[in-house]
Amino acid sequence: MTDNTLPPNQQLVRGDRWPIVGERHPGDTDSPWSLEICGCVSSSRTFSLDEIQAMPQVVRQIDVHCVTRWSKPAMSFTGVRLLDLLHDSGTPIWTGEVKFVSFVARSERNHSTSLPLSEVLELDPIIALQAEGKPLATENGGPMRMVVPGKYFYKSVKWIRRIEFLNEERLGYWESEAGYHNGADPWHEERYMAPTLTKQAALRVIESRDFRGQDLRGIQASHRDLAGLKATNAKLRDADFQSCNLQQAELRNANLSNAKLQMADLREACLENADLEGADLSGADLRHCNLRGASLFGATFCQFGRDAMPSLAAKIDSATQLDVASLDALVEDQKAFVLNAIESSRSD
Ligand SMILES: Nc1nc2c(c(=O)[nH]1)N[C@H]1C(S)=C(S)[C@@H](COP(=O)(O)O)O[C@H]1N2
Ligand SMILES: [Mo]
Repeated sequence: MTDNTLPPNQQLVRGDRWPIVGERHPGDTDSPWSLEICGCVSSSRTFSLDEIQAMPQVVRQIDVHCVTRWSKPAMSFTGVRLLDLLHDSGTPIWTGEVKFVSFVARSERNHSTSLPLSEVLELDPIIALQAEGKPLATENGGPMRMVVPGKYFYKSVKWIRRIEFLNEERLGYWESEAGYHNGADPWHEERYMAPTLTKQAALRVIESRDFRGQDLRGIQASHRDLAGLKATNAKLRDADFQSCNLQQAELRNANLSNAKLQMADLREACLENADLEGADLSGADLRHCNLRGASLFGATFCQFGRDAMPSLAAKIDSATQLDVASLDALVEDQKAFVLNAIESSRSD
């Protein structure tokens, strides 16, 4: 698969990297692993990890698309077809009224997500035990995780412990807590729910220049003068700050995942430990800006024109503070651009 068959606004992850997103550890690692099938089913059943490992395995090439804009095409997953587990001698085990399927993780927050039954049948998910021929690493959902093809990866629960059949919708963690789109179709960029903020409420908070700790995801603030903005710990996923004046803004720990920051003036702004996954910083002015500890998976600093020449490039100088190690989270050409910008600012 080449770049132009990626879903819109996704980037190829570099080499054999596999970023870790969301929870990093399962909960309760002491009791043995098992998978419970329950809810509206003819009879509940529980499979031990051993039983699942002993079932017929399939190997599938599945394209992974994370909502924070990295993609890892054609990953090889080995595991058991969920649909095999859900049939008893060819008969479905769920009852007639079932409309949704909920997937629950063994993790601290009982992390979950859900899908309509019709999509489960169509997408044919697998309970993966291996990736690229090796047992799944714990942080990637080992010993067993869901892999749902054709959806952003937040529909694929790590450390799957329970699959529940429901006759009503039950939103999952990202869908209810983080405002991720319940559809999750990468080809239609179903990333986020529409922002909950009214236009008037947005205007009021923009005028106050105090965003601290508030949930303002998707806020439309492009071209605003927000110099000195106070936004520590603010939830600003998917916010639009294109061409904003954000000089000296305090954005420490802010969640700016997928935010639009093209051409923003971030001189002397503090983005320490901010979440900038999938954020677009092309053409932004980052001189004297502090990006220490920021998470940069899928972030963009430079747009390249047709001839692969930088067309909209972030301004970086020797006073831009960032950890070179965090640049490993960037795709190849973005990392090269930033390293080069740091390098040339030093020699000036
Ligand atoms: N239990 C659990 N499963 C989860 C998550 C999580 O936080 N907890 N995050 C989801 C998200 S948003 C993504 S993109 C993928 C990331 O999987 P990875 O860390 O193996 O790349 O797992 C999904 N499944
Ligand atoms: Mo994700």
